[in-house]
Amino acid sequence: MTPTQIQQFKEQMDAGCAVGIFMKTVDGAIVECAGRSGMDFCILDMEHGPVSYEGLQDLIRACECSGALPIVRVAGITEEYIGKALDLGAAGVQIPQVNDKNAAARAVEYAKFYPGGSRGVCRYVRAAEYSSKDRYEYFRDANKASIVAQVEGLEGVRNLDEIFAVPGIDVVFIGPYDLSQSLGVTGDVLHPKVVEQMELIIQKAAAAGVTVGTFVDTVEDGVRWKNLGVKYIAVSVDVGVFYTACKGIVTGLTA
Ligand code: 3PY
Ligand code: MG
Repeated sequence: MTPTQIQQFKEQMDAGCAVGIFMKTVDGAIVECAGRSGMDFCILDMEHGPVSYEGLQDLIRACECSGALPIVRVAGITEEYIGKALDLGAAGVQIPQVNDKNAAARAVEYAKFYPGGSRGVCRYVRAAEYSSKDRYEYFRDANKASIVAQVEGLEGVRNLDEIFAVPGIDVVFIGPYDLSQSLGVTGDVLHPKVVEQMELIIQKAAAAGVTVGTFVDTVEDGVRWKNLGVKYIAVSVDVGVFYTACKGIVTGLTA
């Protein structure tokens, strides 16, 4: 993905809302379907999905050829996870469990080259077009990759102001499922306690001028959060969408 496409993506969020989906698949065809449908981004899931780094590079290619921005959700806040995803050409990294400013700062540190951070330097990687891209252009462009910080626990909510203040975070993403667990209502993402915390995050983010994202199970829930100002919305998961479609077929023909 070019810096221009990343810039357009950011402008699209500012102007309205970017729509995407989580991907557990290891098959690029499924990712291409999402891209061809007009999805703005796919979150390639290395936290809860089975894909290897070898498979990940093909999923990133599938995003690129179908027009969806490849965002990789890494398995944790480590230099290895973040650096490898970006080296393979991710246009952004999504970081689970950002609970305080130190976690947010580490994510930025590992995702950006100097002066923004201290990401491990190699230009013989896919993101640098295997050394064919001008090296200085590569290091400059690479620092434009998006950083999405997941706030998904009460600790993160308590530390919102300090997380918001860390330079380099592009989107604060509310993870409703982990948030529901930290509120003692595991899985009940529409529980008033969860909704209350989500609304609080959205209000605080608006006051701080921070872009917010979230996950929803349904389009209907997505519309509700969009109307409240959420600008990066991941609707469901590839396997969930496929399951629902299959269930509809079976129900329709056996009822
Ligand atoms: C969560 O809800 O906890 C997520 O990480 C995104 O679905
Ligand atoms: Mg989560």
